[in-house]
Amino acid sequence: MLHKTGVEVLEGFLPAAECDALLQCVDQYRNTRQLPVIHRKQRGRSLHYMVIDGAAIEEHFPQLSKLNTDVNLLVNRLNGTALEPLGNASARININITPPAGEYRWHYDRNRVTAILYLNEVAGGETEMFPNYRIYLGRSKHTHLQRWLDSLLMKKPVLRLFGKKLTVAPRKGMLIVMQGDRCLHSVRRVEGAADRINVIMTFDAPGAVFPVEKELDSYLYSKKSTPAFDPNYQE
Ligand SMILES: O=C(O)CCC(=O)C(=O)O
Ligand SMILES: [Fe+2]
Repeated sequence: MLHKTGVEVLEGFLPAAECDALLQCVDQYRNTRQLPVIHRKQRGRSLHYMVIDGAAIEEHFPQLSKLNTDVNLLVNRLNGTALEPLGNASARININITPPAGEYRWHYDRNRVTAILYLNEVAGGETEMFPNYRIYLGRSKHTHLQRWLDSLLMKKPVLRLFGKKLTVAPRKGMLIVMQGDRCLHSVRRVEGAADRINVIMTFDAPGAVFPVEKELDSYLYSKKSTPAFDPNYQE
């Protein structure tokens, strides 16, 4: 059960041929437009990637809607309760494209469960996770105290003492299902010359709302200057 493990790894969830077909569609999509590179530098691991957000996916990748439904069913089975894709169309499904030397900062997701489907294999670019590693205030998650606890748990000595790191190298067709809001995670730097490409699907209880949403979306999806605080310290 997901509650116990915090993270489940399913090898070969999507057949290689289907991954390749999706990669081809991503290539085609990129042929006609330049995706902005989002680069928020910070000490340690930065946010440095490109993203096709849910609104664009709805329009240009209709085939992902069935995949999303299939993953939703699996997520519900693993989670033991019925969750739904996020109401926020931009955030519910993303294609993350991490270029060579790109990476993704340490964070918690805003939502209960996140599924990561790797479409290809690259050198580096491992997802690093600390499952069930959070002092989670639940109803008081939108507070300074929560943010303080999160930053405390991110300190190296605390991590070394209490964290149990799980490192997963991208494998074509592999699916990770994690408790996104309880698992500290990030992506290591991509080595070599190829982009790392995966699909991120987010789930939560029906009707879940997220107060930090506006700031977070502009932080993750747009090139506008970063809001004064860091909304990626989610809930
Ligand atoms: O690409 C990954 O492995 C993780 C990305 C991630 O954590 C996110 O998009 O929230
Ligand atoms: Fe994440």
